[in-house]
Amino acid sequence: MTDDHGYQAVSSYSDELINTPNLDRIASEGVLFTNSFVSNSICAPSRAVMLTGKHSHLNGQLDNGTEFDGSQQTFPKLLQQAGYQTAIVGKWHLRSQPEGFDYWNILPGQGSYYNPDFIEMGEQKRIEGYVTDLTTDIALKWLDEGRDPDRPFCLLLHHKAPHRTWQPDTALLDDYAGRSFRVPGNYFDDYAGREAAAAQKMSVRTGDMDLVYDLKMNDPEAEIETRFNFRMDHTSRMNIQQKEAWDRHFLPLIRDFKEAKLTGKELDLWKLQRYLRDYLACIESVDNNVGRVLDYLKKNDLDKNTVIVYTSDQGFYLGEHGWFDKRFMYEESMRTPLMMRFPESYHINRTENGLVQNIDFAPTFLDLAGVDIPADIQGKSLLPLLQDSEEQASWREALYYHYYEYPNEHAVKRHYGIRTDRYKLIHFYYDIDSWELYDLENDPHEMNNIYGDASYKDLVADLRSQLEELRIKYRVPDDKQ
Ligand code: SGN
Ligand code: CA
Repeated sequence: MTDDHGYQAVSSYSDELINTPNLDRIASEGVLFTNSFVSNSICAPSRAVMLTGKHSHLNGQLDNGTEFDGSQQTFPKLLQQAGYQTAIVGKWHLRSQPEGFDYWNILPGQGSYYNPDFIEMGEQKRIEGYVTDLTTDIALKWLDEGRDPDRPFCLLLHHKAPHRTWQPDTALLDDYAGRSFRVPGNYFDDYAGREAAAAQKMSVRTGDMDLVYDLKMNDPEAEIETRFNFRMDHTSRMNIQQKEAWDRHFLPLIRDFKEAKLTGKELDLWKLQRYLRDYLACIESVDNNVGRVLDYLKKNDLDKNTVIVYTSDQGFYLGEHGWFDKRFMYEESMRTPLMMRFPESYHINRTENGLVQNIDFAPTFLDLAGVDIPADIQGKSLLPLLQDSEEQASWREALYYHYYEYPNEHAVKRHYGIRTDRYKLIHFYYDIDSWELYDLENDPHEMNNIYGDASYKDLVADLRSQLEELRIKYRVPDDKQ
């Protein structure tokens, strides 16, 4: 799993931005899910949903601000009870100490990109190198030396990348310097008819995306303004070689940027390109490291009987609507990449278009391991969807979504809603009371809120009642709007 990897930057979904041959290997030898979604597009909540198979209001992790209640039932614990050896390496972000893992080696909080600290079973130490490589090194070392070859295992390998502030391996910086990427058709969105979208603070085009903090224009003269009350120095944890590579790359770039004195639209477009270069270079490291894991499994004959899953804790905006970050129920952040490669004996190799959600991970893993799925788990095993035609015919018709982290960074209002194959209905609430409806077939980029359009009156009534049913089914308490 990665942190903030938008499906737009996985070449199995779209080759517009980057080529990800190793991720594509998982998809081409397994299943590419084309309709994979999260239930609350933000980090800690998404991880809690994955571990428990329950929506946020039941697992208690509504936002990033609280500690995960690790005493509750999770799939690693259930696998452990069934004889599995379990491990987690990399980003955890749930504040409480991991429970249900025989081995854990996690990044503190968000972690650092360069020479990061890791906490190995309670002991914190700094390790020299780039975080994506190191997370993989630790995971492979555990597979090699920590794993009991006589027992089945479950390893969660959770990368920090490509989380903000998108700091690439210094060896890749120059490769991306000359590249230009597509500008989304709605990059200059004016948010007409979408009150909550207009109120966000996650715009690439404004000071939300900071020239110094995010885009690394930390000029030696300190003339470029930052909105932060400190000047971000991305090199502060670097060793001499890393810092030299960084400065060699950035100092001329900063000089050229200052000379160009860009303003208006030109500056907006320059910011998008600068952002995407760093973000995509982070993805390249992820992809390379996924390749290392696949090679290891193959070389050690573990690919024959291991299920390999790739996903992200949520999607991300790569300039769509003019944004970075996530949180909204709109497509780019509600979707998340998902591919699964099964052992050959399963004979599952295809594209799956059913609506699946991160509540489904826990029951799927339990099902694959032959462990009973507890009745209080809200997600459904994906195995029948992939194997059984009756289940395929009656698979779910709608997804429930609920985002709570407001007021907070990026100012995305609280909202909940329903997404069917074709429509999306959203209610923004708390300090606003605003409904939005999208026809995803005619308006895939969600630019045209048709909620108030009289010709959709019956559709609105139908979706509102389906939404109510979902809230009852998932036992959403009334006080949660
Ligand atoms: C940090 C980021 C935000 C981001 C949150 C949540 N700011 O606070 O931009 O939305 O994490 O991300 S930063 O200045 O610290 O980078 S999450 O993936 O962990 O939920
Ligand atoms: Ca995240």
